[in-house]
Amino acid sequence: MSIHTSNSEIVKSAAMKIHDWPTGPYPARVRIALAEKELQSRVQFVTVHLRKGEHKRPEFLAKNYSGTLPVLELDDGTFIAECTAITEYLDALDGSPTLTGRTPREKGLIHMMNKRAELELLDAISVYFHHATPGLGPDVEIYQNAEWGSRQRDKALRGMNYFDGVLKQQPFVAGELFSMADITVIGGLIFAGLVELPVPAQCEALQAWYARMQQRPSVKNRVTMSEALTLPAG
Ligand SMILES: N[C@@H](CCC(=O)N[C@@H](CS)C(=O)NCC(=O)O)C(=O)O
Repeated sequence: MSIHTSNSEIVKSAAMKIHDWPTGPYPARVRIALAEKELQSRVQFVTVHLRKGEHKRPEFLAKNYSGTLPVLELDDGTFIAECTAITEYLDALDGSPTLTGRTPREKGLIHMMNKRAELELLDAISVYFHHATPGLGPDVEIYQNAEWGSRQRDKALRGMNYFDGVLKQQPFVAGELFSMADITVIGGLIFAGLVELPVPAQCEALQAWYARMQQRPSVKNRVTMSEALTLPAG
C-alpha cells in the first residue's frame, strides 16, 4: 500500500514506531491523532519507562535531545519528537489533513490555538507536576522549584477559564471543526485529572466540551490501543 501526499509524492507505507508511555498525557496526543487518522495499524509502540527514568538515559537522548516522550521513529532512522511536529507529520501522510487545517486560515488558527493550549494549559500543568508534586520520583526529579510549580498551576486554572470562554463561542477549540488544538486541550485535561486539578465548576462550556470529547473512540481507547502492538524498549 502506498499513500499519496497532496503534491503527488508517494510515501511508502513503511512501519513507524512510537516511543511512548501508554498513560502519559503527551503520548495521548499522538495516540488520539493516530486513531483519528486511522493509522494505528502502521505503528508499533515501544514503551519507555518514565518512572525508571529511561527517557533520560543516553540511548534515549540520542533519539530525542529533549528527553521527552513521545518520539516517532521512521523506517529510515529519522526521529521526530514534539507532539505538534508528529501530528503535523501524520496529518500530512495521506494528503488529506483533517487535524492541522486545510486552508491557510484554518492552519493559522489551529496552530495558534494549539500553541495556546500548550502554553496556557498542558505545559503549565506539566511544570506544576514536575515542580510542586513528587512528579516522577526523586531519581528523575533532580531539581524542583515548588513556588514556580504552584504559579504554573494557577496559570493552568486561568487557562481553563480562557478555553471555557472560547468554547462558549464555538464548538471546537479552533472553530467549527475538531483539530489538533482540541487534542492538545484534551491532553491538558487528562494531565489535570492525573494531578487532581479539577476543571472549575463555573467552566461549564469546557466541561461540556470535554464530556463530548471523551465519547470519541480515539480518546476512549487511547491507552489500550498499543496492547497488541508493543515492542520492548531497546
Ligand atoms: N513538548 C513536548 C513535551 C513532551 C513531554 O513533556 N512528555 C512527557 C511525557 S507525558 C515527558 O516525557 N515527561 C518526562 C520528563 O519531562 O521528565 C511534546 O510536545 O512532545
